[in-house]
Amino acid sequence: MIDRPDTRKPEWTPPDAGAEFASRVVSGVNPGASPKTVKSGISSVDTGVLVAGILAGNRTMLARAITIIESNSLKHFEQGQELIRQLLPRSGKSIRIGITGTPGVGKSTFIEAFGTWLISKGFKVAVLAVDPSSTLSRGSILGDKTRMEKLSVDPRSFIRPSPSGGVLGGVARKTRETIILCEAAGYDVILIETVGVGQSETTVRSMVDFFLLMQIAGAGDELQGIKKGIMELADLVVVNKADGDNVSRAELTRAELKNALHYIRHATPGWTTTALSCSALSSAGIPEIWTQISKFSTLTQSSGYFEERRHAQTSQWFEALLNEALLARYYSDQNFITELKHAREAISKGEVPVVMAVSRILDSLKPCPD
Ligand SMILES: Nc1nc2c(ncn2[C@@H]2O[C@H](COP(=O)(O)OP(=O)(O)O)[C@@H](O)[C@H]2O)c(=O)[nH]1
Ligand SMILES: [Mg+2]
Repeated sequence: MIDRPDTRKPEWTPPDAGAEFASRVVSGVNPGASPKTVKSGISSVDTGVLVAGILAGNRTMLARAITIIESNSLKHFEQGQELIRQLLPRSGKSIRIGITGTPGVGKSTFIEAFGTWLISKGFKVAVLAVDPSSTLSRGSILGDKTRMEKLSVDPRSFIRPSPSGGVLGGVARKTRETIILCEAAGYDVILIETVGVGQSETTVRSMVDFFLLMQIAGAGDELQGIKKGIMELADLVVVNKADGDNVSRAELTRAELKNALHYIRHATPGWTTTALSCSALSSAGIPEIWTQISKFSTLTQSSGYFEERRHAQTSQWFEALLNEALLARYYSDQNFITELKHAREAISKGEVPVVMAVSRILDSLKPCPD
């Protein structure tokens, strides 16, 4: 049980459930308090005004719309969904690039260099972050504007740090919807930074077209330490910090990684994942990385896999959300909770076989309409 005031699990949570059942417990509202205390902090803006602003590329309107998407209130949920519905037909025209790697490899510094380079080539760049640890750290260590000084002041960029609070699933939903809003606002390259821990790579892989795994020299010594599973998600491996005394070590690591890539399944059918090196500090190697991404885009667009993957991602997301919502509905149903409690007791006493206990619970649910 997570014993933090803001991430408690409700009583109905199954005993062996993970963090997916955590919920934010918001402190109650004192009925006698002044309206100021209950104010959400989001000034209300008409949906039509937001839509027009976003389509015109207005960053303030975009930021406000994202705040609505990130809000947990029902009122904002409805407005957020209406915004998505209206902007969905105007989305999709971008390349979505995920960037992962352990803290310190230089992801944020790379995004600063890569983003400013892309802008110099005429692109508009949005930077988002998926940070599974944001619940615990409260602030975000990703989408780090201090490392993106040039990029963050450029009017052709938009940087949004990870929403804090909530579990990975919730953060991921907000990021998916934020992608839609950014695309409608005309951003053609969406960079999504995530930290290389736990589930987050798989989550980000499921929402991007291209996935870049960042490494540093010396990682070759611990090559076995890089999980094969993560290499299998990547469309490109980049060895960063190839500068100064580090150039030859970086080259060695790159060659080792390239070799290791021969032996694993590649993430995208028809595409060979390779390894490149770069320096986020000097920008050396950045154009070659973009060349690789462009080749990938051309190849997958012409093979049809680009669209196929996006459709599959949307379908998988739908199924996952539906499962989650169905479970949440049952686990909050009083009748179900009571039946579950009885079934658990009966099982622990050995009174009822497991399969029969499950079947009894199903029988006790409201009958399905024919
Ligand atoms: N020498 C060198 N240092 C770098 C490079 N990229 C990042 N760094 C440094 O590595 C540290 C971590 O960078 P950061 O971008 O915050 O890494 P992140 O945690 O992966 O986002 C910082 O001190 C950067 O200045 C690079 O290409 N060369
Ligand atoms: Mg960072």
